[in-house]
Parts: sequence; C-alpha cells; structure tokens
Amino acid sequence: MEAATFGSSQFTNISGSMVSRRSLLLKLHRNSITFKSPPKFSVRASAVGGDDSAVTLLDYGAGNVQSIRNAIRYLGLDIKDVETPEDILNAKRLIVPGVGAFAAMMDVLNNNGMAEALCTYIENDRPFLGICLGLQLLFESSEENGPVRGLGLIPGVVGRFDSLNGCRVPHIGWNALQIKKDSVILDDIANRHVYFVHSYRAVPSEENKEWVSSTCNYGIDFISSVRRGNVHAVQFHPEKSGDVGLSILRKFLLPNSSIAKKPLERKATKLAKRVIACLDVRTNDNGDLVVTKGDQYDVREQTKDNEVRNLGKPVELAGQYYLDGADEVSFLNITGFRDFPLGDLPMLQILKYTSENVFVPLTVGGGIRDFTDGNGRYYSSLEVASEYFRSGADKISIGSDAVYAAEEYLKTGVKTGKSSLEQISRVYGNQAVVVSIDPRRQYLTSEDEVGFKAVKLENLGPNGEEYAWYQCTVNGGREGRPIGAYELAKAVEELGAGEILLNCIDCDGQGKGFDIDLIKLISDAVSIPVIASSGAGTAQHFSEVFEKTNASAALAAGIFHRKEVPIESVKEHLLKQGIEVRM
Ligand code: 1PR
Repeated sequence: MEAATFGSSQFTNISGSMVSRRSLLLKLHRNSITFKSPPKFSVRASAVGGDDSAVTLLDYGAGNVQSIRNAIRYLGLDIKDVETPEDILNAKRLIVPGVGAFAAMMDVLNNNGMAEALCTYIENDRPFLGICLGLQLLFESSEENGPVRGLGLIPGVVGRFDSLNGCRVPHIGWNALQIKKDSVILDDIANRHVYFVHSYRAVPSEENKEWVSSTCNYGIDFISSVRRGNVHAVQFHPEKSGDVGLSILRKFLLPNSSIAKKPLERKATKLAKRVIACLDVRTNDNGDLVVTKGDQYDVREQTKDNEVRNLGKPVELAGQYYLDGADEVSFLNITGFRDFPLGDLPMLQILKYTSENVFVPLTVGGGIRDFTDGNGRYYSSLEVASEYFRSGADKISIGSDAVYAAEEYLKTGVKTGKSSLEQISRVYGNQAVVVSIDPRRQYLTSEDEVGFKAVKLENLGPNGEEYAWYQCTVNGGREGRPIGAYELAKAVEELGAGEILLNCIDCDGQGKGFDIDLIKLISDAVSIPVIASSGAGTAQHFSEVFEKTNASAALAAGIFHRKEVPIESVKEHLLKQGIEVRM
C-alpha cells in the first residue's frame, strides 16, 4: 500500500476537514489554550551536508544526540550539522533526533527560525525522520511543562503517561509495535522489540489516523510511528534498538540497500523484561582502567599482593555483551567518589569507543556531583553529566550524591532544585537519570525497632532475626547513612529520578540470588522502573526476581564476566518460563 503524499500544505484538522497549515497554526494561536512560553535555553545548533553521502542532522543542543551520530557513521554516512534554517531547506535527508524537554526544543527551533524551515521542508514532502521528541514536535502541542505549542502538522496533543493505570513512568525498555499501514522503513519490524524511553506520548485518533503507521501498548495504545509520503517519525529510538534499529535507519538513509533478514523465531508482544550487563570499572595498581568485580564490594584479591581483581577490558567486554544480547550496558566508575570524573579521561574514552559500536542504551555512573578542582575551578554536576552524555552515555547514574540530596529533602521538605539529581533531570529529562542505591541489610528483632521501613524476612537473620531494614551507604559502601533504601527511593522519585538501580551489598558477588525482600519492597514503593542488582548466580535467579517482584530489569556482573552463565541462556530460560524478553 502506498501512503498518500502531501505536496501541498493541506492538513486534516481536528474536526476532520482539510485546512492549510497556516490556517491551522492561526487557529492554534487564537484558540483558548494558554500556551506557556518555553524556558530560555542555551543552544548549540549544529547542521548537514550537501552531497548525497551526507545526512543533515538537527542537533538543537539540549540533549544527548551522540548515539544517533554514532549510528549514522556506523552506516557509512557523513553528518552535516544544521547551522541555519537554509541548511534544513537544502537537506537531502534530514534527521531530527530528540531527547530532553519539549519546551526547550521548541524554544530553540522558534528562536532560530528553524521551526518555519522545518514546516516548509515537511510540507514539501522531503525525506524526514523525527525521533522521539522529533515525532512529538509534529503535533499541535505538548503538556510537558506546558502546554507548549508544537509545529501543528499532526492533529493531537502530546500528554503524559498515567502511572495510575499500573504502568511505570517513564516508559523505559523494549516494547512491541502493531503496524497499522505500510511504513517502508518499518517493514519486517512488526514482530521485533524496539527501545523506548519517554514519559510523554501522543494517542491515535480519528483526526490523525491517516498519519499513524504503528502503535504500541503501554497501559493505553499510543502512537509509536507516523508516516506520510517521505516524512517519517518514530517515538522509539532506532539508534538504541540494536540491529533492528540499525536496519530501520538504513532503510531511511540508504533506501536502495538490501538488508539481510534475521530469521524470526519468536514474536514480540509486549514490554520485555530487560537483562543488563554491568561493568564495575576502576584503575588498578598499574594505572590501567579495568573491569573489576567485588564480593560484597571488596574488589581486591585475597592474596599476598592484594591487587585489584582484573576481569577484562571495558570496551571489549561491553562490545561482547552487546553481541550476546544484553539489553543495556552499565559502566560504574566505582572510585569516582574520590576522583574527579572529568579528570578521568580514560573513562570518557571508554564511553566514546563503546558507543561507536554498541547500539543499546549505555548508562554510566560514579562521581557525579559538583566539584572544585585543585585550581579552584568549579564544575557543576550538570557539566560532569553533560560530558558523559557527549561521550556517548544515554543515562547517568548517581549514587552518593543522591543520598545526600534525599537526606536534605526529607529533613527540610524543600526541593531546592540544586541537587545533581534535580539539575540533570530538569535539563535532560528524568528518563536520563538513574539513582544507584547501595544498601546493607540491618537485622531487627521487631518491625518498629528503628524509624525506617523494615521488611519481614523470607529467611531469618544470623541470630534468628525476623526483620531487617536496608541502610543506604555512600562512597562505595564505605559509610552508612541515616536513611533507609525505602525512604531514599521514594524521595529520589520525587526529586526527579527516572529509574532506580537497586544493589545490595550483602548479596553482591555471592551468586546466591537477588535479595527478593528488598527488591519487592522498593519496586512496590515507587512508580518508576526498578533494576534488580546483586547476587545473580544462575538463570533461575532472573526468573525468580521477575516472578516474585515488580522489577523491570535485572542486572548481573560476575556471572557474565566469568562466563559462567551466558546472557543468551538467561534469556532462553526466561522465555521458557513465559517471561517476555527481547531476542
Ligand atoms: O557514589 O555516585 O560515585 O557512584 C559510585 C557507583 O559505584 C555506585 O553506583 C556504586 O553502586 C558503585 N560501586 C562503588 N563501589 C563499588 C564496589 O563494588 N566496591 N560497585 C561499586 C557496586 C554493584 C553492582 C554490581 C552488582 C552485580 N557494584 O554494580 O555490578 O552487585 O554484581 P554480581 O552480579 O556479581 O552480584 P557514586
């Protein structure tokens, strides 16, 4: 089926009649909605190429677009960044990736005359691919910090997912598409999982149905892609959707290239549980950055020399886990709390090299906080995080600094907006901020012995204790703090965390299974996704954590590094247990 093209500036409006874009925009200007002015935002506008091998990229400067750059280069194409509206009008193929906040993006596009150029480019049916916010901007408006007006090319308002219907927000992970019409770039994708990370979505309606090429279900059916003629936009991230995503990009960028089809064994039907490989990274005594792994956070060998355990090279291992089917890869710079991360250039290089070949989400953590160096130069945590994003990270993870921020918040009841967590999630969106919790079990004989939330244990403590609370620690487990994991998780959700990485010092490296009591406690307490971590020793431990708790993902380190249980076997086991995973 060939989709209709639109060489003229005719659009279907909310009531179903055809109007010109200009009159639709005028209507929006006059209608009763009060649109908030988008906040001011400092911009780095970048631009595209004139020759056929170059792709024009609109980087409006508010988010991490390194991943899409890497994917385009991986496919053998050059990138020319948009610097002026004319660059948009002259583009042969234009990609508008979008991460960050809707208002900030529209502010930039409106102030630079890019919005008008984009409308003209799209009206002329020129090859366009919008990604995530790049899809949302086509709609009339978004409720994100708004309402804020969009380009108004597609009828509909972008609204927030509702966590009240049992779905965790943000929607993070690999979900399945229902193809609604021939979309050219999505051929063969119907049965495969693709990677989403967003809190806002547009919904299909009578008014926009001629645009909708696929939907996805997450509590409700929302629009996962649109297509009209040469204009495409997707809510998911093809640049982070592994080989499936690369084939989507290839079809858009190189429409005449032939693509080898991977035989399909299983059909994707819903949001998959994620399996994450984690690499704890630190400098060893020879000064090399290595992947290490501790037992209850002790990463030194029990030998005379007491050296840091060396389990391999970070870039190589991450690349291998990608090929093995890891749904995400996390790097934790475990001595980041005492070193200055921006002085840690090897870590930034690891991210840079890894992201050139690994097309699933990359998270990096360790040492994200405000910092003043030896010369008195102050770096905000936002600068530190931005450097990680520029080097290829998709999410950053905050440990110690989030504990201090939560303690302060619980003490004063005031959100200052100044913590690293708040600053980074405000600019990059909460889906880009993970809080990593390092709790240690503290046994109790009765539930109300301390002022922190306690759980009744499945297995009694060493002295027959029936209860425990989970004390948060900082600096890699070295210091216990007066706050429980439950209290911390709820506080950081309010402060803007998009996801929780839930470690457990008692279980770390033990291979005896995840701490089900802890993971159940936290995953029931918050409505953001929770990643279960620490203690995986067998594939069965993964099915146990997904069957007994509401964890969205499970992470392991030691068993993958020591090649005891391959990622593929974990996934095959989960499938046999009826748990949906990405294959
Ligand atoms: O506090 O913001 O600088 O962040 C430091 C980060 O480094 C935190 O995320 C913290 O969890 C991590 N970290 C600090 N010290 C250690 C250590 O091991 N000495 N690693 C450490 C934490 C936990 C997981 C591990 C799982 C799975 N390691 O990363 O990978 O427990 O292991 P397993 O499957 O082998 O059981 P900041």
